[in-house]
Amino acid sequence: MPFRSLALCFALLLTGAAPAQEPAVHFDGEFAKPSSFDRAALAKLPRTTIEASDHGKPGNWQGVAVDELLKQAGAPLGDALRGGKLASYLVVGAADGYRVVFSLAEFDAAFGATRAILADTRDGKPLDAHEGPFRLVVPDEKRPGRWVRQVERIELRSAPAQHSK
Ligand SMILES: Nc1nc2c(c(=O)[nH]1)N[C@H]1C(S)=C(S)[C@@H](COP(=O)(O)O)O[C@H]1N2
Ligand SMILES: [Mo]
Repeated sequence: MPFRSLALCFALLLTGAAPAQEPAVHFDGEFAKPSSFDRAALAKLPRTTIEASDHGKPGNWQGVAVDELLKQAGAPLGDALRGGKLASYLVVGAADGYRVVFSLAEFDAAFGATRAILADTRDGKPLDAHEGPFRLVVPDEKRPGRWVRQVERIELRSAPAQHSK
């Protein structure tokens, strides 16, 4: 190990500091390619801008469309979203433990086609610590209950089988 790396290791051991971890949103569960997206990863993907108000205050939100992220993580969308896959749902979880559910089909262009982005920017500025760094923006809903702040994790699950009679 080169001396400088060794010295860094000792410094970390002495201070008890862990190498800084970039905040990221983790896509896990039944994705074909479980993935994490930090600010840099989101910057490289196609960006979507949405005009939407919260608390009556207009905002210009920018981020990556949720269906784009789902495709990146290998969710069964498009032709793959049929039959039993229509029992798939997403749990969006936040740093404060808040959770909401969407069906996978809500985001698919051939089903709900819900407009939603994982926003990292509002009016050209990174989201503050209360909202961000990542927030779901779902502009066409009548209430903002699913505009999850401080998103940390998006899990893909399949609803359990129902009991037959
Ligand atoms: N992480 C997190 N996101 C959340 C909530 C929450 O409690 N925690 N509340 C939701 C509800 S019920 C509403 S109405 C909006 C409120 O948005 P605001 O906190 O920007 O006012 O955030 C939604 N997102
Ligand atoms: Mo709410």
